[in-house]
Amino acid sequence: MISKRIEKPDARLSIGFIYIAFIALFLGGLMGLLQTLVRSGEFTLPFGIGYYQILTAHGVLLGLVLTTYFIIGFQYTLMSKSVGMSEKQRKWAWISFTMMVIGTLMSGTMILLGKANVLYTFYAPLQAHPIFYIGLALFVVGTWISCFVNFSQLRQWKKKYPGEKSPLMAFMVVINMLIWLISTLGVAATVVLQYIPWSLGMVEEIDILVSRTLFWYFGHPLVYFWLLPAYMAWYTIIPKIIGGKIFSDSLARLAFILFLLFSIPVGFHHQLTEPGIDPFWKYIQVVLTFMVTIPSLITAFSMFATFEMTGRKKGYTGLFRWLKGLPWKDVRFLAPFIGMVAFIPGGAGGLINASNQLNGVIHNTIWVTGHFHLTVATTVVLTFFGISYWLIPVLTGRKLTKQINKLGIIQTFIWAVGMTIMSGSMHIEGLLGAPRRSAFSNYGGTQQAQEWVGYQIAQAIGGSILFIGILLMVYIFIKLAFRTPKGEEEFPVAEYADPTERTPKVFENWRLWIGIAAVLILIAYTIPFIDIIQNAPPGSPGFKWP
Ligand code: HAS
Ligand code: CU
Repeated sequence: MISKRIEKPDARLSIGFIYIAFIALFLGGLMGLLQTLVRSGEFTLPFGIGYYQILTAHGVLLGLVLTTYFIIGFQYTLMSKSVGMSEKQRKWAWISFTMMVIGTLMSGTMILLGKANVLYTFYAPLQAHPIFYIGLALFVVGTWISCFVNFSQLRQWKKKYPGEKSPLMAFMVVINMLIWLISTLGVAATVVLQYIPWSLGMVEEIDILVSRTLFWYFGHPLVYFWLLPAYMAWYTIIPKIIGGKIFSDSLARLAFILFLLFSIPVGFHHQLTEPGIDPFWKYIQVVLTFMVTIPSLITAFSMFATFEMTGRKKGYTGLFRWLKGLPWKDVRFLAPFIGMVAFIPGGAGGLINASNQLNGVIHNTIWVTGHFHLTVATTVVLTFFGISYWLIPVLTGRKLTKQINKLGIIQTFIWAVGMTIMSGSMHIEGLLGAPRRSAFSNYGGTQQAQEWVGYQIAQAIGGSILFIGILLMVYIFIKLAFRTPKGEEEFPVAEYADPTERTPKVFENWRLWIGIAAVLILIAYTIPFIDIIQNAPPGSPGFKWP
């Protein structure tokens, strides 16, 4: 049922998304380098460029543009591969792409002009130019079209093969797009109902707590929207690359369903220090946060199982000797594997963040920045790089050469070293109380700030190493997209270890899962949200960075 290759028009669509992702990688990476240099205290930005301007560009380009474009492009290939795409669907996918690009250009231009120095979370009362918010809204609506295209792709397949289990890849894509659709309703609501009228001057004041709550209703599921495509590759592609099989179809689907249920009603774990939210509801959402770690633990278990089964099948025995059976010299495996390893401390850090008392220690410190550079910037991004080594050749009809494979391995090591230095020193500096989201300051030469400087220099060193990694990755991308020899590269799709495995039918009962997800969201948010609105303090006028 799985077609051998990606049709040309489908390939063109996906590569369109991926081009933008890599442009964002280059520009966003450059901004990141500049930030670590400024924060080292040894460098001042030229031409009157502001620190918060480049910080916003960095967060938006890498956290929103790189991720979303790569994910949607990658997911389209998974859908084409597993369930196919019709003419009409492709047309809508291009409309989605176009709207996203127009939105991105609008918001991006405002950031470059220094008219939207509001960081990627655009917290009120910081105010941006209305075009920034309108671009954002257009971008989000553009992504919604892609959601519906993916849904209709699976529906069409189901009609053709009634009663059959949907392909795992398509199942996973649909779950991720459901998470995205449900969660972006929150960010769309705050942007359209609050930020746009406020920035246009139609209303004087904004309710800050409402805007933040709606933002985090979206902001947490956003991190799983980043993570799940990496998990798609771990479950369905990595086993093939290592010469193994998928450990369990049911367990993979169960993990994804749990993400649909638990990734949304947990936004308060970003607002634990917010005084306007009743502690009882924070407690409920923290319990749900710990629930959402379970599918990641299931994933860790499945990965170990796949690795061990594969190693043993190749004849390696012992408690850990089977690790030798893994293809360490294949960058398509190595890069995602290092990503997985990073998620062990990254996930552990998440559990610390979610614990109320410990959150009081780390909140608003640069520890949090360290946390998300392990999770999204290592686990997710290294997996996306790992995918790129085979996906880009598949889409452009070229080969992954030995030379590029070797460069890729070097790239992976550079990333691992740079990130260990940068993220490690961010974690420690955060524990020493250093704030996040702040330009360099010696805080009047206070004793405590003196302790931070060494770590900031370490971050600049780590950041510079990472920038070399980015340059190398962009070079590899250009080679794979335009230069390596023509040929047919493999699209690796794994088979099941047990083809007779019976996946429970209830896993495809979409009404049931969407229904439970909705009930959990209503339980977690209704009463506290009414509370927030009824007891709202006076709203705030806007503030702008000069
Ligand atoms: Fe987080 C803040 C809690 C996961 C991203 N997080 C952030 C922010 C970002 C982010 C961007 O509760 C900052 C937002 C901002 O700007 O303010 N996070 C968690 C928890 C998890 C978690 C409980 N985060 C992620 C992921 C992200 C991400 C994933 C991006 C992709 N996070 C928080 C909290 C805050 C927060 C608070 C707010 C902090 C504050 O006060 O501001 C969990 O999902 C983690 C579960 C993960 C595990 C690990 C499983 C391990 C696996 C690897 C297996 C390895 C193998 C390799 C198989 C339990 C799957 C084999 C290895 C060998 C050695 C052989
Ligand atoms: Cu979160």
